[in-house]
Amino acid sequence: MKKILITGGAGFIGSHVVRLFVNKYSNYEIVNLDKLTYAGNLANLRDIENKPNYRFVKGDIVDAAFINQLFAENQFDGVIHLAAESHVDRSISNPLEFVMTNVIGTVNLLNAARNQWKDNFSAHRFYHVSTDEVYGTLGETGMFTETTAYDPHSPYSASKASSDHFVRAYHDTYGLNVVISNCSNNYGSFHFPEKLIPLSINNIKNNKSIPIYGKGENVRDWLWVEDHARAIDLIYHKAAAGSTYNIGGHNEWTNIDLIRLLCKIMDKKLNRADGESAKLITFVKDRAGHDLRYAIDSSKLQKDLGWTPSLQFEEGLEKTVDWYLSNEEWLNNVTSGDYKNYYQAQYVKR
Ligand code: NAD
Ligand code: TDX
Repeated sequence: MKKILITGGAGFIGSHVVRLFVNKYSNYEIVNLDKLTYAGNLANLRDIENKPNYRFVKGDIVDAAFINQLFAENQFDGVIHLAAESHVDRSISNPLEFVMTNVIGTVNLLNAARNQWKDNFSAHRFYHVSTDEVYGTLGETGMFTETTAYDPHSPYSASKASSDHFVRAYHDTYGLNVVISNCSNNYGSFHFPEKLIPLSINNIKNNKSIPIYGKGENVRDWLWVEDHARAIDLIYHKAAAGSTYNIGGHNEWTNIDLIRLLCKIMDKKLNRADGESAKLITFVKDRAGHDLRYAIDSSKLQKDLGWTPSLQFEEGLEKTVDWYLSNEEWLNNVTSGDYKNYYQAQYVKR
């Protein structure tokens, strides 16, 4: 029985990774460590929470004593690290929180892993899940490759870039068996409705305005979250120590085109007249430091490990809308309480 620590497993992507590993590998014990911040939700894992090879531990990666104790009590074979503060807008209002979780939290995990695995690094893997935002922004052409220089612009991407550097430094300095992947924007079920797609679905459903930053011309490369989870599985098991992989959907959309497509789908699903939902589109003040365009060249992953995205965006977006419309209780729960304060501060009082 192998024991794998997955951090941030109660979040959006983490819950899909935990589900994939628990269902696919009955010979692995999956330990999900999560602080359950506003973004972490055990309801994301209801379908697997009683499986014999799954265990949840509530805890904070910033707490070094706690992390060291967790490692002392468990012989982990590997770590897949997803826990992070992940929302760019929140990083603009509170950068320090991002330094604490994304940088200090990652270094705490690296230290614990280094200490526990020092006699046999090659048999233990530390997988750090990162983002394409570390590369900064593209103009109208080109794509990020694994060798693109880091150039982060937001406190979020700066904190993720810093954590990536620490992970590589622990490989180069101490010989820790690390891998890193940098992925583009994910979408799908269990996505917290502070992010563009689920926020817009929720607002359209409730006939509230859809806030588009600037002119909606910024471009993102969208990937179905389950395709990201499959890539993580492949990279965790097959990538060479010290290697990096970019993961992306070859699926670029300007925000405004994406939202227009979403409005069309929502009109159909909610039996509204064609064009009804699009009337909710509202252009609002731009995000500070807003990166113009992200696009990922994932040919290394496709060539080395045979990964390809499985879903066309139109199909994935429709599936996502169906999920949100049939999971009203989940959506109502995560948008009650503190979400209202966040929304007020981010969109209403500006
Ligand atoms: P998320 O915000 O949905 O989930 C983050 C999870 O981490 C939550 O469950 C939260 O409770 C937990 N967490 C936060 N601080 C913690 C702490 N101090 N200790 C323990 N747990 C803590 O994020 P996500 O969108 O699922 O992103 C997961 C990872 O993937 C992040 O590292 C993010 O940078 C990266 N990533 C995200 C995307 C995307 O499009 N969402 C794209 C590329 C990379
Ligand atoms: O209300 C909004 N209006 C709007 O126009 C929001 C929330 C976003 N946007 C724009 C900003 C971006 O150009 O939509 C685009 C997508 O925004 P987000 O959903 O906030 O994602 P992004 O900032 O691109 O970052 C995401 O992808 C990379 C994740 O949140 C990160 O965790 C990941 O690393």
